[in-house]
Amino acid sequence: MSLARTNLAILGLQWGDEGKGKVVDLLSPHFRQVVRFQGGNNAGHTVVVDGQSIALHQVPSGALHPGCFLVVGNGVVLNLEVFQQELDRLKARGFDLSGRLLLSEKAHIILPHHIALDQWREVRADKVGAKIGTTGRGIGPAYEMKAARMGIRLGDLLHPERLAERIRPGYEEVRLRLGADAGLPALEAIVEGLLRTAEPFLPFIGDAQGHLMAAWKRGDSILFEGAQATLLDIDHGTYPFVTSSNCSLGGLFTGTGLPPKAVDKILGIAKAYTTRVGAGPFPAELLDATGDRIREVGREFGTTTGRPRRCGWFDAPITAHACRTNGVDGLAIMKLDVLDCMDEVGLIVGYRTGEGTVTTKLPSCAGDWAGIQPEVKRFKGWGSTRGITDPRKLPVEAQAYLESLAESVEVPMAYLSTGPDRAEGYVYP
Ligand code: 2SA
Ligand code: MG
Repeated sequence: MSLARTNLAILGLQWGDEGKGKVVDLLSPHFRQVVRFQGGNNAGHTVVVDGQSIALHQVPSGALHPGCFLVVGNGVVLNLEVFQQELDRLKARGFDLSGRLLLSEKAHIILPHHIALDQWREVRADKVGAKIGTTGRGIGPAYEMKAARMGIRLGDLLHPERLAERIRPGYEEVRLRLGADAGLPALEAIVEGLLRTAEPFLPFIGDAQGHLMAAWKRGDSILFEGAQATLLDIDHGTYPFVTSSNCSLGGLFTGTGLPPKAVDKILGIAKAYTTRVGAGPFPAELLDATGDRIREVGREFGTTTGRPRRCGWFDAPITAHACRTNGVDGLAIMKLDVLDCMDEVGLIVGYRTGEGTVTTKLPSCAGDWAGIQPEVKRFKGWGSTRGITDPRKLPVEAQAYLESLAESVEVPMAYLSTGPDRAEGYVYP
């Protein structure tokens, strides 16, 4: 599968943190437009350049390539304060985005009371054992306000005189829920703070849909950068233990306003093993020394919150579900080297149900995951794959593992990563 010069969507096939940032950064030089279409600063993409890592949350990962124009689509929810911090960090490293950034006037803004509601709800839910384990960044409430038609869009910032009245209904509802002494800032303070933070962004707000439509028509290559992943998709993930956006392919169209025809290929990203942060079903989870070892070697801690990620073997049924949901054309397998030097490596090929049968079908209700046991196929471990850039030079055991993995999800390999650096990987022809 050729990865460059087509309009390409990059999507996570597990529960996030698959290494999408590295792939987007790697491919960006071949693209003119790099687009985010959902999520907000719950996302954390780590990009490593010359041994230095940069964590991005809302800025598209193409930021590090001066030839890329960066678009934040209408499906995104933005925390402008955090966005400013990201821009400052990039600037300090010599990456200037002025003149190559466009923020959709229809993208929504995360406000302080959204963050307060997210955190308040998690504390309450924890008391009854129903905590989602959100990133606490106000993502859910921002999308909730959007659906309840009380959201604030970037375009609203262009009419500061109306802003307080636009924010008031949502703010009052949150105050009713949290109680007067929840410590929420006053509405006036929220409006003032927002206007101050928004000021430097005003020149970047515009018609992202129109911009992308024109780019598509004139044949610019476009890279769409998914955040989170299919198993966290509000419809196709492990509901209710999901995020509040459509992280799978459908979200690309609603989140940009482009039609399906505008996307030529879909590249699915998965790690050679599985991780998830937050609560919810995770049949692959290894609650033993092997899980700890994957976490340590793979440095599996949240980019945004620093939370330790739950770790386990590659789960073929969930990844195959994600491949089907997104119509994935090619598979990028990341962090194979993390599994180096293990005695054996497991691959989950199905789930054993209460009745003792093995299925690859995912339960649709979170509660139904409790009774399933993973069916693990075991592979002999291998030595080192770190930095290998030709799959034929991989240890034979690693080759056998990769072959079975790609077969288990019925998608051909498109990219293999054997280390964090740009140079450590292989693009399949
Ligand atoms: P939220 O905050 O409402 O989106 O949380 C809902 C669920 O979605 C999960 N989620 C994530 N899972 C993995 N990575 C994410 N991004 C950060 C990262 C996470 C971090 O890249 O490392 O730093 O902790 C991400 N964002 C949301 C979340 O864990 C909940 O299960
Ligand atoms: Mg991440």
